[in-house]
Amino acid sequence: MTLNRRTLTTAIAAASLGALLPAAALAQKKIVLGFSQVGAESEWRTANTESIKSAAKDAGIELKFSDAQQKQENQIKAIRSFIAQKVDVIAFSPVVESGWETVLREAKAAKIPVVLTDRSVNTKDDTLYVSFMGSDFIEEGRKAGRWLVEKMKDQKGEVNIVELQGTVGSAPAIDRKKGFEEIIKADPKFKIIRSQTGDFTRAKGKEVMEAFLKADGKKINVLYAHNDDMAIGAIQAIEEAGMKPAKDITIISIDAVKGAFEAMIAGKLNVSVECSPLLGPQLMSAVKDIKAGKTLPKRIVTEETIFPMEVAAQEFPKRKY
Ligand code: GZL
Repeated sequence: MTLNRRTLTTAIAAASLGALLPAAALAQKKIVLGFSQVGAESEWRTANTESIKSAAKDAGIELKFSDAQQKQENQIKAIRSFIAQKVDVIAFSPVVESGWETVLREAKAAKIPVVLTDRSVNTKDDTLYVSFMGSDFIEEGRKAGRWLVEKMKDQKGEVNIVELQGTVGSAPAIDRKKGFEEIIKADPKFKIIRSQTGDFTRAKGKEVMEAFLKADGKKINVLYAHNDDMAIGAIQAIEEAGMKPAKDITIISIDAVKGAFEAMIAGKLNVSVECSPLLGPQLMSAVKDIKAGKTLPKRIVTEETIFPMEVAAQEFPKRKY
């Protein structure tokens, strides 16, 4: 059968259009990111969620967002749902360090790259995730410890510390404790006389501080809180016990959220170590790099500082979270 010129031209045009279409269609196809968030337990988390949502919008990335209400099983369910939906990339902030290998192997088998943000996981197989971006929590604990050692350098007697830990088993709780103790162990006058989780929330922080005050009241010289929300809850408990926060009890905290600056300006919190939640833009650029076939560093560390109450008023207007 011979093709006449017209049929041949039409056939070539159709073929080239067809060849072009998938490319054109692909160019329009949005990257789809599945993100499993810890919950909404603190001011830090709210700012982190806002950063991720607004950065996805700015980057033109379709975001499937799930809030796990601080439950690991909800995060695992969400990751499985992202796999079933065949998203392009999965990212999450693991509520605790352990128990992720099975679901991460499922993502790997489905050839869906995973990015860890904010908190990391305990795994021997680091091929289960492409990159971990977030703060160095051990260094945050060291910064808190160094500030206290400096503050108490002329203190002769014992310095009794109570500690409000973050969520049990979470990377920030484990590492902030580790870093703080690494620094204060150099001087035996520093004693952690009570340590308990306040689960990173204001309510639990207040409740546990009430118990500390009931047990040790006037003996307490310092409160070390793993985040500002628990410190703010504890400040309420200290005031209700008729004591002066930041004066009768020195208070050290971490995150440097707005609530912490307000407490420092009010003279109720001595210092907050910065832990930036603004990971959204970095995450979206990593997602685009992954889709473009680029390699990412295994570890991306967020640069941070420390804010004593003396600088709070001048720094507050510049804060972005
Ligand atoms: C730290 C983050 C912690 C914050 C808390 O990166 O995981 O979780 O310090 C938050 O405020 O709840």
